[in-house]
Amino acid sequence: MAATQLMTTEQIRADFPTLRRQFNGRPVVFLDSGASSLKPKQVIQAEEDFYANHYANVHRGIYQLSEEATDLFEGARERVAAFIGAPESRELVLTRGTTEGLNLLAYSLGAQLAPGDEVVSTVMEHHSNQVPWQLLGRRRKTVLKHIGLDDEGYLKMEDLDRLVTDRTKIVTVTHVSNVLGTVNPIREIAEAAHDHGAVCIVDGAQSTPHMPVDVKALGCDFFAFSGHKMLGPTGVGGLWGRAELLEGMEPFLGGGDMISEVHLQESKWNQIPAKFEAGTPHIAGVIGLGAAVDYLSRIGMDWVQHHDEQLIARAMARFAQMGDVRLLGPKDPRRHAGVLAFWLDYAHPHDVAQVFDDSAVCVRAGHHCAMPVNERYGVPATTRASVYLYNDEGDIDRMFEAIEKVRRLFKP
Ligand code: 7TS
Repeated sequence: MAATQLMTTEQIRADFPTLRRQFNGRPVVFLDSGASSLKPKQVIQAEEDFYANHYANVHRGIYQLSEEATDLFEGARERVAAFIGAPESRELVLTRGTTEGLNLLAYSLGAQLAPGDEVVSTVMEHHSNQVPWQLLGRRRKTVLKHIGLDDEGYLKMEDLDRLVTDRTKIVTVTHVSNVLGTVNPIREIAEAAHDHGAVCIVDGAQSTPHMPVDVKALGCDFFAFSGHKMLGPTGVGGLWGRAELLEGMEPFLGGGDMISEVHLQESKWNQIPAKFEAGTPHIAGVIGLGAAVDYLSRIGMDWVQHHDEQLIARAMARFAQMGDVRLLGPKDPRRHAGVLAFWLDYAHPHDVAQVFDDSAVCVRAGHHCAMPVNERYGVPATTRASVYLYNDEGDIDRMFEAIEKVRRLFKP
């Protein structure tokens, strides 16, 4: 899709104060947005403005300051809901992030499952879409099955047909892998789930920052994401769910705001989304997340997607010239979003990241909280570079300069 550039990458970069930092006398090259993105000044200012000028708790006060805070908070919910194509903003539960959203589902939706009911996941999930379902299995004796991965990093779709049956109640899958970068065919997966009466949960932690997301077009039932990976603050994110499913679920946490009536022995729950938002929320964080989606919307997610794809393609082309590197994940940059994990036979990823750091290049090294992926591809760890809208070609070139240094130091 053609993407019109409203701002140059240079103008975008000027909005991110962290990019002015230098280490060892060189400007920082931040290639770890897959772990968490940098923040533009607009997000920082939105939080500061709230704390300085509009601060009060939400949904309680009958005074003007609290009404202002509530309007800012609920206004942000509406814009974040629109950003992911949610039909209604009451379908967006504000959470601490993807991990909390997935745990909420494993707990509250999981409470509807019976012993022997099956949950189908994949081998490429982040631990936060593995462990909650393992915990559910301990509580309710449900069975967890996994769709495998082919050698290039795609899901084995024949496993989907084999594993999703009338015993399946939940199919839960990541939209984009945080190690392989694979973009999964969610629509097809959701259809397979629905054909057997199961619901489809999508972990959108790595897709929401990098591509236009429309939960209706994806055809899923739930979609979880994190604010901090998409220019927003830490400790805030969203869980979208179809209203009738959220309405049919037990609450996750009990406390203030999630009830309509409390008696000494029993209570009545509030309407959605409040039913799933116990306690004082991360108000400033939600307002900051609103500013983050405003920023991304102004630039346009088509542009962000195109920009990130070009940087990944540039890095892939450079790696292809090297010959002594193993790249994980799909070769097609259009089915490979945001992250590029690699393995050099002659240097452990921790050594690679250390040498990179000497050159002020920030990457992540390790298992990236997806240990089964490493096991599948027979590597103990990888070095992972991840790109975002504020990276440019110069950043990719700086990374390859640093790789040359690793080669000089470590290659026998
Ligand atoms: N799902 C995926 C696909 C992720 O990449 C992450 C975080 C999560 C869930 C959890 O998100 P959180 O915001 O609740 O922590 N991934 C990474 C990563 O790749 N490096 O650091 C965090």
